[in-house]
Amino acid sequence: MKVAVVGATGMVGQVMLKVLAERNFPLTELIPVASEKSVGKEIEFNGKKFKVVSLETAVQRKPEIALFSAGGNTSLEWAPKFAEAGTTVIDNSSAWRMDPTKKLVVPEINASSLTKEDKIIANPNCSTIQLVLALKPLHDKFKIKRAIVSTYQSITGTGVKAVQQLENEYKGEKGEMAYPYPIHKNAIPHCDVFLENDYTKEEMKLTHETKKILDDDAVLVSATAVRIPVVGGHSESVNIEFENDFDIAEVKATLKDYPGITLQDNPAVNTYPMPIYAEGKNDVFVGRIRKDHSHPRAINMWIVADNLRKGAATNAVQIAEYLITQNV
Ligand code: 11C
Repeated sequence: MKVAVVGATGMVGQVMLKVLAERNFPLTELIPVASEKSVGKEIEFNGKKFKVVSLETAVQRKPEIALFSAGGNTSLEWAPKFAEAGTTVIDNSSAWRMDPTKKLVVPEINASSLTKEDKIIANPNCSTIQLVLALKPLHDKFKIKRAIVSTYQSITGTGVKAVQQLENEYKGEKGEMAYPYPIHKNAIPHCDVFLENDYTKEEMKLTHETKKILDDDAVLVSATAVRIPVVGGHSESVNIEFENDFDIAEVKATLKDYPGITLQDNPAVNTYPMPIYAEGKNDVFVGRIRKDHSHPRAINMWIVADNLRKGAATNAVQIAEYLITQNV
């Protein structure tokens, strides 16, 4: 399997390479792709060195799979060119997610919808992936009417410039700002750009992408996305209202049994998910599951995942694994 990683020197691209290596992905040739200034540089993968190439060169080499994480504009321009050359593109940008002709895939939920005709497959937004993975088994069992989500998002979701901003502020040094305000000792209720409805794009991604992945427009999702000075993962406080009656023990058992979810829920010994624990792991961690005492058919819970792993690289690699194992 010849695999191109587009955006190989970026934050998500680097994790994609790590995840491919860790999972012994059946790779015969790696084609690392990056912007012109990185072309010719060498990167190491599984003890071997590979030269970074341009997008033009990568298309000509006709990889079977291309994992894209190089921004929406690159995806819009180049994913169709790779697809034309016979490559299946798994795209981590927001470029194709809401295109009705493209599938938006979280493998545990809807990989079975993929066919050989799907040459551009969209990888959802990081905060959506961890939310929807926990919602799916509950929706199947108790039917979700409405979910209210507040996120506490890692600065790694913004990229290397944000990590640098926090480091500078921590050391008391001046430098380039990724955010309009200091992030050290702060919480900024602003992820991605503001839209005309006064929600941010990140908040509306949580709404629209969740409906598409659950394949149910009736599920209502309302979100507030907040950036906090944390690396290692995004956290989400979620209030879920069900259509049907439920038993809280059954809710916990349902989540525990679902692939990709690890239950961390034992208040008696202070066990609950935290980014410090989720960092570097591929699962979505769920805890603090409890009845909403203010509503007869609602619960509260807390979801944490490494946004660069299950929220991006791991999910993309899992899609690629599905294509190979199921011969799609
Ligand atoms: C964040 N969720 O943490 C974003 C990063 O649409 O894939 C990923 C943006 C996206 O700010």
